Amino acid sequence: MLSIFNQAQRHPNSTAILDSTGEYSYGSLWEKSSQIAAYLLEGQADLNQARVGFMLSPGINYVATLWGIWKAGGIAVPLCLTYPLPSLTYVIEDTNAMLLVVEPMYQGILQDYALEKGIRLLDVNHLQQKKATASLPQIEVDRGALILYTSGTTSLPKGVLSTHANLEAQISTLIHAWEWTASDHTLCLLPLHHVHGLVNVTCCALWAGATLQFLHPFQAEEVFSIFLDGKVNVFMAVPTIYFKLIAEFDSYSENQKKALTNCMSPFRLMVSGSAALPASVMERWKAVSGHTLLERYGMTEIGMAISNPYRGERRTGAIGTPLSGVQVRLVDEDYEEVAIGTPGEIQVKGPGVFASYWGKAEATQKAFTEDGWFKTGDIAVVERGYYRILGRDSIDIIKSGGYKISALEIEEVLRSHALIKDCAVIGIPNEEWGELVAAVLVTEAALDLSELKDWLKERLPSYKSPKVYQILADLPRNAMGKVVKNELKPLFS
Ligand code: MCA
Ligand code: AMP
Repeated sequence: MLSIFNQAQRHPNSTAILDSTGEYSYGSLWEKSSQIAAYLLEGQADLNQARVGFMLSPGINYVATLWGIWKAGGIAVPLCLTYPLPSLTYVIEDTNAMLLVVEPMYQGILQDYALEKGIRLLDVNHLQQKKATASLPQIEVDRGALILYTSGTTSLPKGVLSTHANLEAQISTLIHAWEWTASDHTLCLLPLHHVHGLVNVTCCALWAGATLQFLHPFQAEEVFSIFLDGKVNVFMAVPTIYFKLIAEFDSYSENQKKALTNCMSPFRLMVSGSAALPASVMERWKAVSGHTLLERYGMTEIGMAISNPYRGERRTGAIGTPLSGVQVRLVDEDYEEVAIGTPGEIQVKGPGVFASYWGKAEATQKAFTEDGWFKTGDIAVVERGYYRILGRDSIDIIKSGGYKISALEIEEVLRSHALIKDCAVIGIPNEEWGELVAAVLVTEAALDLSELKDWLKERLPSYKSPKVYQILADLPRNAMGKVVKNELKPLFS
């Protein structure tokens, strides 16, 4: 049996999930997921790593479907809830998912497409209406478990395939490092098509037998009102969310502030990650909650690799030391390890490192050194024993709101607009979002930016859409004809 199911089996009466529809025990999660597995199997003995896409709100149905896919022997492909149709179909076609599980509110967007392509579109509520039983296959941990999409230096996102063994390594590392237990109660408000929300929060809580409360969509006021219930003791978020919570806190009366600080100070743990945590946010959050945020570093391909300690000094601006079981080295351009204090690329090895980019053997091979180190593309330095991130080796990767965004993907979409002759997309520093997506356009004729925004809405999720624009007669290029993006940054200052 997969280790993530252990606590559920041991403590069927403990509360597993709290969501907007109610409270669910581990026993009922177990039953629901078995029922979903039986329906997905439809008489087959094993899904044999068939990809199953699912588009569900965070909550009991989400987790029961994830577990149901795993119990039936499938590979889970979580779909982003805010993707427009072209982004969804890209993922569905790339993984060749012939089974999709949705709830009614997401049925509309996929219905015609699924019909046209002969894909089975299953309503999650329907899956649970009738009792279904099936003998479930034995799942070996070296099977594929999950495909998450991540943007990189290629224009289209790549599917990161992790096996059950990879996930078990990622989860057990965090359970140990951050001392998760069955008495924990965490609030998940992060999207579930990324490692942060899915592995670090959801899977860790389930592995530990803890209570997992969902809030969707994120609303700062709601977060505080849940905190005031006094049950949550573990909280994880991206820096943008802490920024937004601080802004909400600042709008409260002195009495409300006091009550909130009092209810947050007994939390066991508050974590920040997915993007650099600004020192100003770290300091303000300490004043708001009494907590020194634990900042850690990870990536979709590797899970978490480096973390400030649960017990010990949490240093502002640093990401800490390698987690147990994760090998980390800093190297120069020739992949030689650099001396302490010299910046180098972070490379990682370990059982949590992903299996492959789905269907992309060449990209997978390029991502590793010949002796098996995964090349993160992040540049760091070790100072007084702790790693500190200095930046990335590519200007084309933007981190906004904790989301990794490829400038090239956005440029390709912009270039398909009839009035856009040329363009360049860059990230510009922003305290709230980390970076803001900015676009410089060369146009054929006058372009209405609000019409452009509407046009983009049908082609890109809103977090990838440029937030600021500049129009130029031409883009600055070097002798090789390559756009000099660094010269564009001052245009937005
Ligand atoms: C949305 N808006 C933005 C951005 N996103 N503006 C600037 N930059 C952005 N990135 C605008 C929208 O256009 C909209 O404006 C308004 O903000 C509200 O949009 P909405 O989508 O509703 O925003 P939100 O709900 O407030 O979302 C903010 C958020 C979200 C909660 C911080 O971005 C989020 O969930 N981020 C987490 C991403 C994450 O989990 N990353 C982990 C991947 P208007 O109303 O004018 O249209 S990294 C990972 O997994 C690795 C392994 C790791 O290390 O963790
Ligand atoms: P993703 O591919 O979406 O999983 O994002 C992974 C990337 O997020 C990493 O390669 C880093 O660039 C960035 N990242 C994650 N955690 C941190 C952190 N604590 N500080 C700075 N960057 C981070």
